[in-house]
Amino acid sequence: MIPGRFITLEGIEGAGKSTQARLVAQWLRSAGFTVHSTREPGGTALAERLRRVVLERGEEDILPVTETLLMFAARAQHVAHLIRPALQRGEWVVCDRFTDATRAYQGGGRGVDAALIDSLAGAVQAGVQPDCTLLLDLPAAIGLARAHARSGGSADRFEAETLAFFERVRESYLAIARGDPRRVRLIDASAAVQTVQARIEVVLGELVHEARASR
Ligand code: Z5A
Repeated sequence: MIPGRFITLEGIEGAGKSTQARLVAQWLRSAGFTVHSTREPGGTALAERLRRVVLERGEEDILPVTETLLMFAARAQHVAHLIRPALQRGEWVVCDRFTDATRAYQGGGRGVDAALIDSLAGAVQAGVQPDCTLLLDLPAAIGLARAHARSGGSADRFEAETLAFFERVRESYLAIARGDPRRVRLIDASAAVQTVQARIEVVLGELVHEARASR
């Protein structure tokens, strides 16, 4: 059996992760793999409820540390009930965002202590790590323009953030990629959908080749 792989997609608002995550899953299925398409925060019934809590614009301010804990609460459910069991069965998991998003948004964007994030990640993931992360990178202004065109003014808590916030998030993502270039593959996401897709398929080809060789 070819061992399953855990692939995550990351990037700022409007980078096109969801579009490319669908294409990645399609590509892998047509290559014959069993694939779970999932997302964070979310992926289980409780985690999807927590997603609504962190995205909605309520009257009470959510503290950065609270936001971090909610992300990891959702992640704990997701890892235990979906991601780990699928990987143990030798299946592939394609996940729209994972812990790099916490490092970039709560760490880089909101200033939450990196040591706290590391410690929560260790406890919640207990050894589950992405094999490959596709970081879709583009200038924050382009990403925000795409996202605003799509949402048409009904912004969630994150979409309502400033350009400076998303620039900090982008810088954090780029720092993560510099620190772990084997896992994190930087993809220029400012091009057309099909061009970005072709760039990603090169990486997927390498990953499948490596998975088959490791049988
Ligand atoms: N968050 C966090 O803070 N901490 C965490 O630990 C986690 C998450 C896990 C929800 O995530 C929020 O949670 C997120 C960070 C935070 N908020 N923000 N920002 P989400 O991933 O669901 O939210 P999102 O970033 O808004 O994702 P999205 O809706 O999937 O947007 P996207 O990744 O950019 O995907 P898209 O829908 O494919 O593309 C957006 C639009 O651009 C859409 O109209 C597309 O048709 C268009 N698009 C896509 N690709 C292209 C190209 N190549 N050219 C032109 N237009 C394009």
